[in-house]
Amino acid sequence: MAFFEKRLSTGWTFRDVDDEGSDAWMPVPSIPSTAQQDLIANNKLENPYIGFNELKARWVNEKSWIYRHEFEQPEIPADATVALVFDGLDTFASVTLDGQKILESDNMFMGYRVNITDILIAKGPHVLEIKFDCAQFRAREIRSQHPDHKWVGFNGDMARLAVRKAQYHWGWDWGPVIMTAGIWREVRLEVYSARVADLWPQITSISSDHQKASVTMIAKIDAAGILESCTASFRLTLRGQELAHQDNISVNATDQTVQAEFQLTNPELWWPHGYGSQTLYEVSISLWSNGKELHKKSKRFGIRSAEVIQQPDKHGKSFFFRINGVDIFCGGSCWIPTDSLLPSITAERYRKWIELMVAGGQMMIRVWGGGIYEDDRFYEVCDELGVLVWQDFMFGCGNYPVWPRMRESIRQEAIYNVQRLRHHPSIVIYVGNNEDYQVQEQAKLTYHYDDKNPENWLKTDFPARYIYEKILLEVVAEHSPGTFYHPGSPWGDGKITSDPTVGDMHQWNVWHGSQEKYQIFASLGGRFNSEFGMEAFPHMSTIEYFVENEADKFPQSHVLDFHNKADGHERRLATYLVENVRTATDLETYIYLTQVIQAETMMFGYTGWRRQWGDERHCGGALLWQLNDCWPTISWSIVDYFLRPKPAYYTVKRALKSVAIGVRREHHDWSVVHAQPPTSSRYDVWIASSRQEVLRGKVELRFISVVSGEELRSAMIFEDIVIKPNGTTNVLTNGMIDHIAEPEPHVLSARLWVGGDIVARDIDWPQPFKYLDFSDRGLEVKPETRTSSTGEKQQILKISAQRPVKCLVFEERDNVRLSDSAMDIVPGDEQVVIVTGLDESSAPLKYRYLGQ
Ligand code: BMA
Repeated sequence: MAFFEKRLSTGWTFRDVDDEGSDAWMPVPSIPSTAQQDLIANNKLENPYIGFNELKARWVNEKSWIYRHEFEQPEIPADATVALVFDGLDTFASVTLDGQKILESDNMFMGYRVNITDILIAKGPHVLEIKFDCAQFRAREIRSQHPDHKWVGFNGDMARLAVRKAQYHWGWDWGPVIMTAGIWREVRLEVYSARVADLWPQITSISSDHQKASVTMIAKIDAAGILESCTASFRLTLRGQELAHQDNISVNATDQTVQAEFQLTNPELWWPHGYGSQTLYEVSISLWSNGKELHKKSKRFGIRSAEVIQQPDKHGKSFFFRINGVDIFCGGSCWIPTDSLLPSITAERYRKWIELMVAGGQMMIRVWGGGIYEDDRFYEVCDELGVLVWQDFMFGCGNYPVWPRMRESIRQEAIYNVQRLRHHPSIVIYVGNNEDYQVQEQAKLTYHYDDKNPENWLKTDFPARYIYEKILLEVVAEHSPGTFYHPGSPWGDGKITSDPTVGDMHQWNVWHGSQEKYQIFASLGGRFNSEFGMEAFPHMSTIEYFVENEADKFPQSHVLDFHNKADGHERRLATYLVENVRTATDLETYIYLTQVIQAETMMFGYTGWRRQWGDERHCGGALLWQLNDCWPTISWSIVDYFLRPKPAYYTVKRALKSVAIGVRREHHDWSVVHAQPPTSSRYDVWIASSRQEVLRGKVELRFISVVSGEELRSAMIFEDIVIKPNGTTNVLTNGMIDHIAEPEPHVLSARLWVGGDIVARDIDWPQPFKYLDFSDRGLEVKPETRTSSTGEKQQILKISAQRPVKCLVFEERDNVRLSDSAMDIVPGDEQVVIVTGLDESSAPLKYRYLGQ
């Protein structure tokens, strides 16, 4: 018979396990879901994202739930198998069918398949019940059974380490404690006599000139009694056109696989955006028996090579990505699950996030280890739009236990997910965990790098080394050979995780740690900065969503503090504000000021590290903490829960432009010299290019008084600069500002022309901003309407100023896109912002700038 499947997405009811009353069962709108979403739908729970409602939702975390579904007998031909397939159960699930236990599961990250043929011999209707035990209690119970383990780490209740459930559900320093339970991914009924269980287009080789590739299509077949009669045919297509096919291949009875090899000459390569096209080939397999097609499956994949280059150099040992032979500076972001209620994330929302990254010039996204192995749709969009994925395994900020059952569960989880993800060209690295080696260091757990005997690791108080340096390494080597594996983030050859000479690094000495001035961020980086961040308030409309009372709309209100889960956030926000800007008490200004600080922090980090790329790949990439939020909150995100960009999104975008200019004076630490001004400052001007060809450009550097807007000395012009491809070109090093001769505070304004067009700007400011007089800037924003080449109505904002303007930020509106924002404006340099999606009748966008 031909393969048949039916999603069991409707017709479910659920109840609290303890509530046995006759009216306890409530309808479930649709599966996948969580108990929280279903309670909200039944008016039993208020939206936990508003006000203090998170607290009112805590009782849900302490409950167990039963989900129930009745289905009619499907048509079952004589030789057929019937299976129930669960793509994800959150988390301690015990499943019965007609009262018989068919599955017991305790790992949210796994999919399960249960053969129910024998049970379905009895006539229907059949009753499927899934009981979800309270994960919070179960975690504590397991923890208490293992008193010898050292339950240490950061964020959330450490009992979480005992359970294979998204770790951020226990609360994080940006997320609420929402312990979901439920059928969080699809469940379906399958009836078949044979099926393709897995299809893997494995790129077995790519020649060094990328002119030839071989792809082996490997399929796993599940055909119980009829395996011998089965044959398979493969079809390889590109944009719907068949390139090749192979028919009539018999299935290997020993391992139940079938495979075919395809040779491609001059393959169209898959590239990250900005470097080439995102070509996706498609392979499909059809499974036949006695002239009938029984099942068909297809997958899209890309042809590309991906390497992490770690070679000794003058800075230590490099750490950067080379895709199709091209070195790529990976500027981008870390990603957390984009909702605490995971099933509420639609495909469209995933797409919007990744589109935003691409529009922001970001190359890489890091799926962080305290969340989930993302939905297929997430990786599909990354493939389509050309965003590289750094994939952590799901371990974060803790000392994980590894008793035998746990080890087995982790191995199965890793195999399941690597097999699910391995065809995605976007995934270029797998990483063992997030910050678990930092926990090992801070808690002084045993780690002797030179001891290479895994059995010994299990006997130490840091047994999780066995997970990162054995289990996961083996799983990646076997199931996705050729994808680079790195034991942890951060990690570098067993050296201390803060070692800047090797591996990747989380640089938290701005904000956390020693709370350095962000102006020196560039000097604090390592070989690849996979985390660093600065908090900022979200957009006002996002705050309005969760702050219900007008009286609470002030910066330090109780509810605003409640929506900021970071330890010591009041002090740290205040520190960076008082050091740099004149602080404010009205909410709108305060929001803006925190956003300016975040934007500046990101600018200092990204521009500096990108410059270092040109110096023997000193810095291979920078992934800011964090792109997104899982609820409306105050966090390090540069785009808030509702996809509203904060100003930092735009400063990062400018720093990552394919050709960017940088101008920076040396840091003068005003606070340690009691605010004495410097007598002189050195400064540098450089160009960063990720283009593959040599460009020629012209640079102009102006010295403009912040007070008067006058040029203090004549501009410097650098003609006919040869811009190095994929690197950094120093235009001027050790320029000198003599503050005695020119005491007026002034900006250094640099512009770069390539082929007659201004392609990049950068402006360096005297620090800190709080000493500057920003009165009367003479700013003009003139709107004009035009129709774009694609027929879209756009508004053009023409912006000019008589005196330097710092961080001009336009209001964000939903479905309105801005080409730029968070800009600095200087006299004599009109700038243009393109606004798309704003209809003519709407009010003009509001804006503000520093000192307004
Ligand atoms: C990092 C992350 C997260 C955390 C963030 C901010 O180290 O890995 O655990 O949310 O810092 O503190």
